[in-house]
Amino acid sequence: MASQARLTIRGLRTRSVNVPMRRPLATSGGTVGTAPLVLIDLETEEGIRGCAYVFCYTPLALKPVSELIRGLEPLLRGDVVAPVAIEQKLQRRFRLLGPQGVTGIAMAGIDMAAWDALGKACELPLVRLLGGDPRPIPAYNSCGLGIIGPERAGQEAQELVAPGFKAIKVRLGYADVKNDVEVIRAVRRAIGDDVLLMTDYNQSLTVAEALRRGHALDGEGIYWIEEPTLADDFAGHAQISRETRTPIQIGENWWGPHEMAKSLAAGASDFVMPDAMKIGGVTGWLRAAALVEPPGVPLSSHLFPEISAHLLAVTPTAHWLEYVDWASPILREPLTVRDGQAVLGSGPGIGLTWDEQAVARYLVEGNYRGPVREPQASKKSPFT
Ligand code: SMN
Ligand code: MG
Repeated sequence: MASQARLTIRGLRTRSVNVPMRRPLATSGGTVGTAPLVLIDLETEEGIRGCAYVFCYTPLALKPVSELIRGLEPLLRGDVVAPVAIEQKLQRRFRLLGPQGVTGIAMAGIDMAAWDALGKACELPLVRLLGGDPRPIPAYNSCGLGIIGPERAGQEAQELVAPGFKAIKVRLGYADVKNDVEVIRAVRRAIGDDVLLMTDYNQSLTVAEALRRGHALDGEGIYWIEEPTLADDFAGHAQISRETRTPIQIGENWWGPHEMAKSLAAGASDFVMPDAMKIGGVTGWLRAAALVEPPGVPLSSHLFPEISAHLLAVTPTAHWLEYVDWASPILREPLTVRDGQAVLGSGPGIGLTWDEQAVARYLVEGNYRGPVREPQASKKSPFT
C-alpha cells in the first residue's frame, strides 16, 4: 500500500454520456431533460484509475468539457497525484482565461478523479481518507417536482416521499405568487406536516418580486427558499434574507470558495449549498466547509450525491444531502438511501464503478450536427 500511495499521472480519458432522467426537470431557469455527463478516468503509472463525473447541464457542453479535460493531459502527465498541487498548477494555467465555467468544471473533475485515485491507492473510502467516519447522511429527494402544476405536483410529492424520505424540494416561479402558493398547498396536503419542504426559484425573480413572494410564503411552513434572485446578486439576496422569515438558501452557482466567501461576507443567505463541481471538487469543498465552520452556517450539497455523501460526512456544519438519481443508470452500485438517509458504501475512493453496458448505451458520439440520441429509461432502484 505504501508504495502505491505515491501515484503518477499517466493519462486522462473521458467519455460523454447523455443519460435519460426518469422525471425531466422543468425549472423556472430552464428544463433539464437528460443528464449530460462527462465520465473521467484518471490513469496512473501504477495501474490505479481515479473515476469521477462532471454534470454539463446541456449536451452542448459535453464536447468542450471533455476536450478541455483531455487537452490537459500533456500538462499533467508525469505529475504526482497530489490534488492540492494539481489545483495550484491548473489555477496558474487558467489565470488569464479565468477559473469559471468550462475551465472550473474541468479542474474540479480532475480534482475529484485524483482524490478517488488516492482513496483507491490507500484502500480507503474518501470519507476515511479525509479523516472522517462514515455515517448516514440525511437526504432530501430532489428527483422531480419541477414546474408541473398543483395536481401533478401533489401526486409526484407522494411518490418522492414513498421510499422513506423526510424532506423533498419543489421548484417554484409560476406566473404569479398565487400559483406558487397553490402548488405548495397541494404538495403539503399530499405529504402531511412532518415532511420538510424546500423550495427553489432558480434565480427567476427580481428582488422586489422575491420580497413580495417571500412574504406570501412566510406563512406556509417552508424549510428554505432557494435562489430567489440572480445567483451573483449577493446584496439582493442579503436584503431578501433580512426581510423574510423563511431561511434563504444559495450556493449551487458559486464558482469556488472565493465567491462563497464574498457571498458570506455580504450576508446573502441563511444556509449554504455548494455544488461539489462548481466549488472546485474535494479540494474546493474542504475550503468551503472551513469557511462556515466558525460562524456555524448549515451546509447542504447540490447534485453529485455520491461524492457529496463523503464530503458532508467530514463537514462540521453538515445539513442536507440533495438526492438525485441522475447518474444512477450508468453506475454499477448507485448510492443507497435507507429511510431518507444516504448510506456510504465501503468501497475505496468515491465508490463510482461504471456500468460499461449502460455507458455504451448512452454514449454520445461527439458529433452535434445531428440530434442527440434519446436514450432509454433505466429500471434500477436505489432504495433498499
Ligand atoms: C437544479 C439543479 C440542476 C439542474 C436544474 C436545477 C436545481 C436544484 O437548482 O437545486 O436542484
Ligand atoms: Mg437549486
